[in-house]
Amino acid sequence: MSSPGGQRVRVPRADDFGSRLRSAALAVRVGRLLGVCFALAFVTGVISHYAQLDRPPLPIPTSPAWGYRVNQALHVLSGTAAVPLLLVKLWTVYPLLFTRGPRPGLVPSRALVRVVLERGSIAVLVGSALFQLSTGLANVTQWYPWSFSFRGSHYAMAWIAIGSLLVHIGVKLPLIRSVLSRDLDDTGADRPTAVAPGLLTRRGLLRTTWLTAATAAVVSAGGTLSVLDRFAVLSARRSGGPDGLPINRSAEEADVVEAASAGDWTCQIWYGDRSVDLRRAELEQMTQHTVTLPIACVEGWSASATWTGVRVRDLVALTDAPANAEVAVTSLQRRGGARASVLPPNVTADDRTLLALRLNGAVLSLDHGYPARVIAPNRPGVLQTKWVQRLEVVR
Ligand SMILES: Nc1nc2c(c(=O)[nH]1)N[C@H]1C(S)=C(S)[C@@H](COP(=O)(O)O)O[C@H]1N2
Ligand SMILES: [Mo]
Repeated sequence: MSSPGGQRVRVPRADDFGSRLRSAALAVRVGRLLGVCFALAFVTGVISHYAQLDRPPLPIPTSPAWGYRVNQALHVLSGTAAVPLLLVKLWTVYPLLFTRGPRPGLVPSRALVRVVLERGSIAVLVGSALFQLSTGLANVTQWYPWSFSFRGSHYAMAWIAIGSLLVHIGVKLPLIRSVLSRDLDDTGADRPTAVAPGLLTRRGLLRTTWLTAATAAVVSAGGTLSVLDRFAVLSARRSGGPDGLPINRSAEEADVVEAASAGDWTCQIWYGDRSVDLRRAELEQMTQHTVTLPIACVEGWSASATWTGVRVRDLVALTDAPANAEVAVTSLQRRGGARASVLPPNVTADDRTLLALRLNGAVLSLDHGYPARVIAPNRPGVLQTKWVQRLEVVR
């Protein structure tokens, strides 16, 4: 290769990277915590995906009411903490990208298979990990610079990431064992040319890494714990929404201002060909119930609030439908992913599942779903449909 200046530019060799910090001793130790973060993000991510199914094969219990809130906070926290860990880990192993593999034919084929597995799984792992962390972070900040479905692709890629991680750990297990049985400063497993002192000591780099990961965790926990709220610099929705609760999508963004403020709004309840129409004033005359339940957005922010309104099962009962019915909820919103949801039978039957008319004592604001919205226990925020138009018993 030639550079514009006419000098020869050559591909670097592993030997060019002489810092003692670029060592297996660090890669394994950082990798261990990274692995924990990935495992946690994977498990909570699968749970979150399942919680968003319209018809989960096994119903998700409605208690504890804060279950999804904790799940999602852990998901975003482990993913955010993984970002600095992954960057440090990639930096420590970067020189290995330039090591030459064995040439086919010159080595026994088992060794070749091993190299292909090792390098292949690393390529897939690095690619999928970068994809997961960047799309996840973008989603937390509500920035969608892509046209594919976030949920579908993030979910599919999670399996690829976790699969290649397992292969990677399997291939590296002998190295991991040997490194962890030695002292951090032991050079026995180092590349022979990696002898130059780095800017930091190995211990110093490890401490800095843990501190950075902890900072990332605090920043993301700020989206859930109000005491850490002011650190939630990544979260797109912080405190300060109307009625002391953040707003996800405003009435204007959802293009429902006109329909939601129309005086002749009614909530329609359907069961087969039977239907009941109720104005807001009529809903207010029914027995009101007050519950304290969180909104827990899939993007990781959450906040608890006190909701007052009519039990969904009381509304369903007006049509003589059974109390444990599956209910499809439709909103006034015409476009957008979160405009409809389905209440599974156990959610409809729960005493705390309300068609809420008030929030923290005041009439719901337009942005929080006036004239009426759904609030139910242990549910992803995206299913807490605002600006409800119709409840339909589907079965
Ligand atoms: N009709 C409708 N309902 C909706 C949404 C929406 O975009 N449209 N967003 C959902 C999402 S993603 C969340 S997290 C909650 C947020 O409720 P809040 O804005 O009142 O805090 O509302 C849910 N209900
Ligand atoms: Mo959300």
